[in-house]
Amino acid sequence: MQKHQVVMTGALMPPALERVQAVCEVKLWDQGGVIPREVLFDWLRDAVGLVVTGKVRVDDELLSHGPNLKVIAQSAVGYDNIDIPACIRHGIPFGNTPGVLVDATADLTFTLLLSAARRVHEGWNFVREGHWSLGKDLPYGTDIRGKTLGIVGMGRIGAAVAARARAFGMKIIYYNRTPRSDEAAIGATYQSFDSLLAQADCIIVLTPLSAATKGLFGREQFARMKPTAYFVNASRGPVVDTAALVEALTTRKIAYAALDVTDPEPLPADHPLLKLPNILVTPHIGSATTETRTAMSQLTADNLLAGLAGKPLKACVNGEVNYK
Ligand code: 8YV
Repeated sequence: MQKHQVVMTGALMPPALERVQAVCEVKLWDQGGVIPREVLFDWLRDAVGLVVTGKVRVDDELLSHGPNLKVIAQSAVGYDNIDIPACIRHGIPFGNTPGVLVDATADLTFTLLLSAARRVHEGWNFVREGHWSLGKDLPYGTDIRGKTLGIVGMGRIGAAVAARARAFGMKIIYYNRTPRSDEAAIGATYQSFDSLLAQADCIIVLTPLSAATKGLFGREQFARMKPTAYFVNASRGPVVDTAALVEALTTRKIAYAALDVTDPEPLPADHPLLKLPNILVTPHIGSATTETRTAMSQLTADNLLAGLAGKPLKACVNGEVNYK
């Protein structure tokens, strides 16, 4: 039997990769970094499936280079890099990986808040650089118990972060496009965006990136926050105006930021954000555990193989597409 021609912009985890390779001829970009666009265009000529693992922009131009594509499967829940209307125009179902990364991402997000509040990485540097042995003192951190946490973007990951925050004795407020009907179960109270900014001691951003949320946090929003506020972003870098954040941290409009996502990504080592004393940055590792990446890979393979078989994808963003 002839194998399906599939392009992968980065490797899936072994069990899923093997499942795909058993029935597909895979062209895999395994040289690190983002696959150059010309290479991708060339590879797509004969491809019926595309697996996206990293920062690849899927738009009309790319789709026109893959005239035989029957399915696109991405190993991520966010899909701001995918032009969904273009996929619909080209009749291509697009699948993502919701659900399986909720706990890993919520864990990392809450870890960022705790690490920032308790000065974990400053403590580590302090010990390593010998200040402890010289009898110096590390400045105090902040308790989170009893503090108000504002979650912006209360989806599945937001609700999982709220569960963790409840266990740590925080009061939780949230802002969403639409208030949730299960507030009591989540243990969080809806607030307007401005009211959340003014009330929260800690703000966690989990909203997807879209035209509506790009630059949602700018100069004006940081000015509305408490000067003692902790700001955590675990969604997408461009939801925050980076220059405004640098200014807010420099002028102490807010106390501290902890970011798993930045704009740009990756963050250059000499970026102004990295020169600040009141910041912690991790390299977009919200879902980066072996177990979670394996589950994401399996769901991506499920989506790909369903699409190749002309069946509905397990997790489909554009279910309304007319299958080819
Ligand atoms: C991905 C993420 O690992 O799922 C998402 O939206 O941000 C991460 O879990 C990342 O996008 C790389 O694919």
